This record gives sequence, structure tokens and C-alpha cells, in this order.
Amino acid sequence: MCRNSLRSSSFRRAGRRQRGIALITAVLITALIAIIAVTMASEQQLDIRRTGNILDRAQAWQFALGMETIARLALRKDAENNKTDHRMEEWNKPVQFPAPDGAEGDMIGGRIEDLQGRFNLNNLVDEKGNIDARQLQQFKRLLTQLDLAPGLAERVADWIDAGSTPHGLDGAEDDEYTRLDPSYRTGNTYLVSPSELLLMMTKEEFQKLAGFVAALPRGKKTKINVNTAPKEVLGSLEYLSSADVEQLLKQREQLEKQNSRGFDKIDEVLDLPAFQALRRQHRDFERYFKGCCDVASHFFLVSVFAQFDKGEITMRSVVERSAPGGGKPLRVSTLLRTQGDY
Ligand SMILES: [Ca+2]
Ligand SMILES: [Ca+2]
Repeated sequence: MCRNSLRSSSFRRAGRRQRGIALITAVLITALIAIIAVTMASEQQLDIRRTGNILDRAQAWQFALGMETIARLALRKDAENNKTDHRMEEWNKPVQFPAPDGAEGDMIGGRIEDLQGRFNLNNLVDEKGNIDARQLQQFKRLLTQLDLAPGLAERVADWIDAGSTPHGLDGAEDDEYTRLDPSYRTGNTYLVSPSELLLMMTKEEFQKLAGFVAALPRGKKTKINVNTAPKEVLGSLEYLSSADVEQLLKQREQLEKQNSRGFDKIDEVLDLPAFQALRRQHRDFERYFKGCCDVASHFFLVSVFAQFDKGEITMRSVVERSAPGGGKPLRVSTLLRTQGDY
């Protein structure tokens, strides 16, 4: 009797222990399922967020491309209406408007700048790969006006020219760059973007210079548009004193304010008293000036900013507008498209 009672009490204890283990297992499984469910839900939230960001950026990118197309159309329309380019024209006015179907604050903006108002770095070297001495001197004058070392001109010309012998005292070729860490070689060809200058100069020097230079396509010696070029670029031209540049700028401002136009012909500049004096003083001045200056442009920089919710795009496109002629129609095409800083 006593033995039976002991046996049944030990069975009851074993039963309670098993129920306890089953309960703990059930609690653990429930906790595990809860953890998995929470993880899945948070990963799903991240996926939704990530997909949303991708969609917003894709939308902003499409807006930016749309804005670039609008800019190209504006340049086409301008060329159909007139043969000169100046700062009072429609294309020179920045635009900004709310993004279609966007939230408050979503917007698209853009502006067009004349790249022929800048010094074309690729003019430094001729089609045979040799440095153009006159262009090199002009670039040195531009650097001086910007309080930069004129010797930088030789570094840039060496980077572009076909040869591998440093030019002048300040030139630099592979020998200098391959000793750096990390090392690299010179391009020995035309620049695609002015940002390549960062391989030849400091960031501070580049930032001072960037707004005054362009790298326009190879084989196309470009002229400076006197209607859009800033004082520093005009001041880099041979023979011109600061007083000559001032007279040109004064007349340009007067034409813009009073007639809403720029110079219609390069002869209009050459007829200014200061320029008539230069023609008398230097026999080749007229030929030189007409050879490197113009009143129309073919290359433009289109800068676009688009924001759509979390998506933001800053895009810059180099656009070429080729004049109709020789059976070819007027063409406005994008040569280079970059994101971020120019
Ligand atoms: Ca025009
Ligand atoms: Ca070289």
C-alpha cells in the first residue's frame, strides 16, 4: 500500500515536469515566431523604403532629362530666330517650377550657360598634337587675372599635347606624375571635362578656374563669344588692355539695357574707338580678333536640378548646336552628361 502510494506520487511529479517542459517549449516557439515575424516586417519596411527611394530617384532623373530636352528645344528655337547669341536672350534665363504630381517643395530647375564665353582648354593644342604658343600665352594671361600661377598653363598644355617632354620651366609630363602616390600618366590627348584639371592642380586652384574654362570637343577650334564672355576671359585676349576691355563691356551693357541685344557683328566691336586705335597700332589685330572672337555660340552647358520626394538629381550636359549648312539641318545634341559637380 505504502509502496503503491510512493509510485503514484513519483508519476505525478514526472507528469508535472513534462507539462512544464512542454510549456517552456511552447513559449520559446511563440517567442521565436514573434522575433521572425518582427524581423520580416522590419525588412519589408526597409524594402518598401528602398524601393520608394529608387522610384523617387528614377522620377527625378526623368524630370532632369525632360528639362534637358526643354533646354535643347529653347536653343533650337533661338537659332531659328536669330544668328547671334547674347545675354538678353530667353535661353540665358534660369527657370524653376514645381514638379508635376510632386509634394510641396518638389521642384525642377535649370539654366543654360554659354561655354564659348569661356576659354577652351583644348584650343591649347593643334590637330597635330603641338602646343599653340598664342593660345598658351592667352591662358597664362587668364590665370594671372584670376591670381593663379601662370605656370599652370604649361602643365595643362603638357597634359594635352602629344609629346612627353615637359614644356618650359613649369611643364609636367609622365616623369612627374608617375612619382606620385598613387601614380598616373598624362592623358596626351584632348580633355573630355575640365574636372581632369584636378589631376594637374590643387582643388583650390581648380575652383578658382572652373567657371572660366571649358573642354570642348577635339578638332573644333572654338572662338570666344564677346557677347557672353566675362571680363577675365576678354582680358586674356592679346593686345587688349584693361581700358579696351572696359570700353567693350560698357558698350555691351548699353546695348543690353537700351536695345535688349548684344553685338550683332564682330565689326561692331572693331568700330569702337579703342579698337580702331588697336587696328592702327597692330597690323594683324583685326585678323587676330576675327580669328578668335565671334558673336554666336555652338556649345552650351545645361545645368539641371530635380527634386522629387527623397530623390534628388543634379545633372550637367554639354550641348552642341550645329548651324545648318551644306545640306545638313540644324542639330542640337547632347555630347556629355554628368551627375554632380561639373
Ligand atoms: Ca541667339
Ligand atoms: Ca604631353
